[in-house]
Amino acid sequence: VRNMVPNKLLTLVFVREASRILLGMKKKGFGAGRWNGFGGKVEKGETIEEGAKRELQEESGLVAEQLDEVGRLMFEFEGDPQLLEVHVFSTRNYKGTPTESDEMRPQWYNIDSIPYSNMWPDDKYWVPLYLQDKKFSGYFKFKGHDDIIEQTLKEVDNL
Ligand code: 6OG
Repeated sequence: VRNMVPNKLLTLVFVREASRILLGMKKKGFGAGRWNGFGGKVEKGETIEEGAKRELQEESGLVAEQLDEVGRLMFEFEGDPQLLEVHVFSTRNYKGTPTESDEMRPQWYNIDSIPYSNMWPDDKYWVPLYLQDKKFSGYFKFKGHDDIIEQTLKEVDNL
């Protein structure tokens, strides 16, 4: 039955420097009020990576020279047949200066002080893997937007 609903394809990009990452405060829409990477829906006619670059630029003003895919996450919300398939990317190689957009207010965070309590609740599980340069694959089922009722997470060699 689940297979009858196509997954919704989304991207999520973190800009990484040696000791800090760039997060954005989502100002409106899905996940508003939480810090997150930059991203959104993949549009018709673009690859997932192109979608990731476009959303990063639209939301942060930064142009990624290279994106590395670091993880894949599936999200399910109780009562909603739609599965979200989020492709997580990282860039250390970009141009521009972080600039606030309609959607996001960018801010650098030291990797030792990631604001997990003001992020999606799944992030505290997989962001540490990302920060250790591990690739990962995960599934999280939510009840509402605050409670995880099922989850799996593993490190993978290839995505
Ligand atoms: P728009 O609908 O604004 O894109 N996203 C999530 N990110 C995290 N860390 N945890 C979740 O747990 C998420 N669900 C969605 C994907 C939504 C943006 O939010 C991300 C997109 O970057 C449920 O276009």
